[in-house]
Amino acid sequence: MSLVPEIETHIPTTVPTTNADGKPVVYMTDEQRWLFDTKGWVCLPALLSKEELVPVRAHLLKWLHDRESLPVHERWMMGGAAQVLLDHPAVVGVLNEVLAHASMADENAYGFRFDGSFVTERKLGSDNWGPHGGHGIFAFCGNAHLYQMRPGQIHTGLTRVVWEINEVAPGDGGTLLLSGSHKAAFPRPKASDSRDSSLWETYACPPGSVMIFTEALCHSGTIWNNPLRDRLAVFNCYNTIGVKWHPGGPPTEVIDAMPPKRQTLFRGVWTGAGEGRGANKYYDHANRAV
Ligand SMILES: O=C(O)CCC(=O)C(=O)O
Repeated sequence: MSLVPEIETHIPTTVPTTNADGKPVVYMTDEQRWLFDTKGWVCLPALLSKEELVPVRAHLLKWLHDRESLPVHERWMMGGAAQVLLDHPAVVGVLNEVLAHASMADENAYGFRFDGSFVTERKLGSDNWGPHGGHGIFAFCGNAHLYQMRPGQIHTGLTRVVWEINEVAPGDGGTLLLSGSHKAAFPRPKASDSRDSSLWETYACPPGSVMIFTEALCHSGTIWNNPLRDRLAVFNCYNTIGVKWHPGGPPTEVIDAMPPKRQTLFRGVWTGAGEGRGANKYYDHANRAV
């Protein structure tokens, strides 16, 4: 018997079953699902092999250091070879479950939307300390940094998918997470003003891993400590169909070069409930988020 109540307000999303490259969507294990709900984040290790990462890394470095050399239809951080990060089958599995709006999803359209992105190349000693967020369970919709749940189902609002392109070893300086703070009823303890407090959790992972967290959770960047390799990481953000937090989106030429299902990540910010073009299940130039 399903734990989800019969009174329908938000049914779980079961489509699309494949990503834009035709690869079957991969869902979290029960353990990953439990961890994600309880802590507010989960790490999925080694989703891309070293070989698969070669063109992705090359694209990101060009974007960071020699942008003009990219053809116009690839000139965006998640364009060209990096676009596979946007809807990797395991990322779609998580987002189908924690973010998608079921009535706006079908085999040709994702039930969630791309919201914003940045890429960082963090060198030895570079710092991004600045705890923010938390208590998202008490937030209303306009805040977007919200977290909702009922037995057997969660909704994470604005959701961050961090791709670690290089290995992150213990002590290197991956994102710091105040586990459970998305549901916290009390202010975060004073001890968490120190990044060395054991209240902060983090992760270690091989190259090509993702760490996904709800932006309802208190989190922070920190110092990168590894002298042998930079932290090369992509911070993609997703939202539900009718909500957008970050301004802007990729150039039209970049979206035009993507397969149609991936293009639906960039559709306009509305939902609708009608037939055909009355429901926001399609992308075209007139229905593009800006
Ligand atoms: O720099 C980091 O590791 C975390 C970035 C961050 O704070 C965010 O994604 O909101």
